[in-house]
Amino acid sequence: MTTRFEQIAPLLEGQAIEVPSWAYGNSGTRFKVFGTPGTPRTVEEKLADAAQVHRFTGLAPSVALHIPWDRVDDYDKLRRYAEDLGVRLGTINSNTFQDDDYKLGALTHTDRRIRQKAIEHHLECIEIMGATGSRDLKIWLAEGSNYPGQADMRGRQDRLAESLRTIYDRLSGDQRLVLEYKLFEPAFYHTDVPDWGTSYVQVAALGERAVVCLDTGHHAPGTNIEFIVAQLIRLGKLGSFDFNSRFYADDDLIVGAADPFQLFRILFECIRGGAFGPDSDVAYMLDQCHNIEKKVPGQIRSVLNVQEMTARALLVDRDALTRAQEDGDVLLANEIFMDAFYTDVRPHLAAWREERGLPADPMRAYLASGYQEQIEADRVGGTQAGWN
Ligand code: LRH
Ligand code: MN
Ligand code: MN
Repeated sequence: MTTRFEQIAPLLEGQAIEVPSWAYGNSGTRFKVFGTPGTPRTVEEKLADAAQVHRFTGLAPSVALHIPWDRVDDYDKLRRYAEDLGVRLGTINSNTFQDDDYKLGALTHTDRRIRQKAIEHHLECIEIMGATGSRDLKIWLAEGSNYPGQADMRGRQDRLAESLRTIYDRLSGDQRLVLEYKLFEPAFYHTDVPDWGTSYVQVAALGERAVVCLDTGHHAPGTNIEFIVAQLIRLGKLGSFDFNSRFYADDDLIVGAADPFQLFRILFECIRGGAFGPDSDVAYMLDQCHNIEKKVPGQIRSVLNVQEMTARALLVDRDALTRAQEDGDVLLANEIFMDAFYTDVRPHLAAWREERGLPADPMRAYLASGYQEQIEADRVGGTQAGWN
């Protein structure tokens, strides 16, 4: 085991998991939002908290922003502010789900004026990306209908394609459009981008720089998500992940908490498909909220969970697995896979961190640092973050 860990250790170098600015704000359910002491009041404070996650883990060098939640006057200044803290500004997430105009749709709306307003919001996001140095524009659409007959589902696909085309044509350099799908919610009868197939069809029509975002919480229970991962990688269209955990629906709990085995299986397919490591374009992000737990420790636990399952997935002896698969040795193949999953890599990762000047136990180191007490004392009246 030690030898195998040593073999895979170099592959863990440079692993990056983007954290979402909204994870540091207060969030909750429709029943109650519990305020957490020390919650950031500004975007700058969210960045400062995110920088702590990176400081103690070395795993989270960039922060995703959500517009308008993180709207500021000067994005150049925000970029420099982040860099001074040791992090970068990452993916820009658009938001067309909190405006009365969008009650019946945004990019799909029948009213040209409303569609145009939603398109312009995305063009503003692209402009922001220029200033923040972000590569990805991530689009999730809260669009659909609640009742059969309410909407012309096919007409909405056509309008969506047209709106996305206008947005896509505005991208420049290495910028990408990343289209996220979600099975249901807030629309319950039909959703305009409900699954990877629809997202794929839409981005394939746009061109090379349009790709799919897979949010792990956006599938029906029991869905084989790693199969979708494998398929999107095959098609060259896996753009990014929004990692989180779910027990029921879009719970947005800590990644790897509900089903670490699923996270392992997903990461295995990424590694198998060449979507992991310095040559991969796939962006690994968290999309989570911390309703009852403290937010910075919640994010630290999350990125560590991803690192841990990555190490375990790297431990799969792929040559032996291929041989067993080709020999039709069902039980041996399964055993090889499970051996890696059941390997406790935590002591090895602790030593690996220490060798790199990081704390062996990032969680304990953060809790001992005094940062949490400081923000709880300093910040009063935190902003409400958007919910997922
Ligand atoms: C939608 C979603 C999407 C949003 C985020 C706040 O459920 O996953 O990624 O941008 O939540
Ligand atoms: Mn998401
Ligand atoms: Mn979600």
